[in-house]
Amino acid sequence: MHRSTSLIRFLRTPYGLQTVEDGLRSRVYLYTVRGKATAAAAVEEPQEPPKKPTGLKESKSFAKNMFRGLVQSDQVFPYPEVLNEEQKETLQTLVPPTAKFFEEVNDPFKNDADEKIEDHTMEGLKELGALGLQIPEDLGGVGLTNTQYARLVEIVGEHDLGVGITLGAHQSIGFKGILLYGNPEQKAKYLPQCAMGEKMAAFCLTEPSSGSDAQSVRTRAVLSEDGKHYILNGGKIWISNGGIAEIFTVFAQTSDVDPKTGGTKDKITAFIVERGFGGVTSGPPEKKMGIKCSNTAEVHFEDVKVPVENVLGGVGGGFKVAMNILNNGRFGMAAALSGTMKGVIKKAAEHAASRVQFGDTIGKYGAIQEKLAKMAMMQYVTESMAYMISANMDQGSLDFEIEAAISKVYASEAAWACTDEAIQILGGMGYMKECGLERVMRDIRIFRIFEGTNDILRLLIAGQGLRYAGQFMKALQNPAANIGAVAAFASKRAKKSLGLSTGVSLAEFAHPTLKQAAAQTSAAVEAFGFATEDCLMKHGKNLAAEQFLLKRIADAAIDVYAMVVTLSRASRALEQNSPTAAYEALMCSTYCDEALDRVKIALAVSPRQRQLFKNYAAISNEIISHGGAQQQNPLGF
Ligand code: MYA
Repeated sequence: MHRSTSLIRFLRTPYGLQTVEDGLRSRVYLYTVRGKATAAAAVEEPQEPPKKPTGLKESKSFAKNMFRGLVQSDQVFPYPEVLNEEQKETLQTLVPPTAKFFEEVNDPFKNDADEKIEDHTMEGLKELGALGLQIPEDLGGVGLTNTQYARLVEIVGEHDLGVGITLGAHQSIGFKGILLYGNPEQKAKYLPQCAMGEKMAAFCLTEPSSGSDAQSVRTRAVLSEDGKHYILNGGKIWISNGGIAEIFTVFAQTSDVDPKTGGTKDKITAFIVERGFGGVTSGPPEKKMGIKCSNTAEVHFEDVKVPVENVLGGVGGGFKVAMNILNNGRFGMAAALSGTMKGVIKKAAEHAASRVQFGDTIGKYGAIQEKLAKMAMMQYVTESMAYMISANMDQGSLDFEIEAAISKVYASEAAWACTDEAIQILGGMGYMKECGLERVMRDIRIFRIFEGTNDILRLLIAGQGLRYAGQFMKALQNPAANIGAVAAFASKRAKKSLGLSTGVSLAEFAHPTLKQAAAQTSAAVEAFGFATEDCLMKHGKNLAAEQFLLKRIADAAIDVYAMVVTLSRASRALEQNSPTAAYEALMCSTYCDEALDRVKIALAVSPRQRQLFKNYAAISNEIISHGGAQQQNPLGF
């Protein structure tokens, strides 16, 4: 009690978070000068159970809470199993024909060469119901859960990502807004047309001057004088399915009365727009590096009369609609790319087992074994993330945006690395068109760019996580209301300064075989929590400008989450005596062992590193101002 009140005195100064840190440092200093024994005793003194800071909403998201150095286990342990018997049965009837269709009907080489999905393939996909997988059955769809959808998407990703994008742009983002935000009339009107692919859908957010900065769209919708329509004008670019869609989810600025000032304020509103409204035109198909058979085109809106009934998610609510559509679809990318990696690994493994060089099959050599092992671990992590997140969503979580962004970043980079290494293993053969890997390499390059570039998503991961943790830190400035939290915080910082563990432990959730992986994951969570706390205290509101730092926080977050999902999944495999349990445990242990080192490196922001950040900025400024590399050729001319 005495400790808490004296700490409160420190906190009741007008200097904000920095003062929290200073106050704690003073306390810690006091403990340390009295000697280690006193210090340890002091921090282990029984405390009131930490109380939730008042007025703050605790999230169930593991990823969000790791930004506070806390383990929120609900969503991640045990590894969720969400399919009931009926759902499993449905899926079991859908998987074989889908796989057969992609093996026997779809021709990815032809689709790629023609830059178009063959007509009979498209018709076959419609017949299979592949265009309305998540539309409820009473509206003509297959009514799949996210987890069931993930399993089918994995098959698509294994065979043809160009087809995957056509299907995904339609249902993962094209009509997803109607599914998530549509009122009953909107759902009844549009979803049956989408379900069988009678009409294709597209998501229209990006514009020439609005890419990553999604709030800066210029397309505008103005309410008509009679209040019955919005008149829509503007242009969108790089729209997947833009040339073939009939139904568009369009994001446009609308003027709304600002309740604070009484004046008007621009806000984004989402609209359902039909090509049939008139004034909607598309450009020719874009020539792309990969996913060539999917259609990408500009879409223009000229004085399009959109009925007011077609506002989606409320006037001014469009930015959140857009973000949540994207959040909702990102696990699908992880699922698709998990399938892609499976296919790629299969090719690499077959080659490693049969190609003889220097008297032995190349798979016997360490140089190849390391590649294959890393590819397998990346695929395992990606798959574990995809199904963890789909399960969380199926369990009703609405708080998964960080996890979803992590899965997209991880999957797209893992798939790239995995395919690159597969080509390396196959050598010259891998480079040949007929092998199919060069197409996959071209196809997956875009996954690091679209649906939020990985750079922007790293800022989103770090930003949303720190925003969440920051609220709780800020609450410490009102210690009288949050006395339990203040005491817990002080104790944690004191323990840290003494090199003691704050008690983060995942041991109770992990299988005993994975004791070491659990300890490593706990250490990673703890180190991560301290680093984010330090960041918040040091940079406070200016954190948004610290992109070098935020990138590293995001890198660490991705690895910590990857450790947790593999730990959870491998523990379940051991628990259930799965036939692959030992293999999964081996991959989990290996992954966690490597990841902890990466996390520590990402989080160690030393003065040397800070100097490096400055160097990066200086070098980059030089090349930008000189329009490229600046130094002279070594020959001098
Ligand atoms: S579509 C184009 C994709 N475009 C993008 O993804 C744009 C990327 N930019 C952004 O996402 C935003 O502009 C960012 C925020 C994130 C940069 N969830 O001040 P803020 C809230 C929930 O940070 P900004 C394509 O590529 C935030 O808390 N909320 O905003 C298709 C705050 O709320 P409040 C969020 O700095 C390709 C408010 O918003 C989120 O302006 C085809 C403002 O935040 C979030 N995520 O920018 C793909 N973010 O005010 C085909 C922010 O309450 C599909 N907020 O505090 C393929 C599918 C796979 C295959 C399937 C096979 C079948």
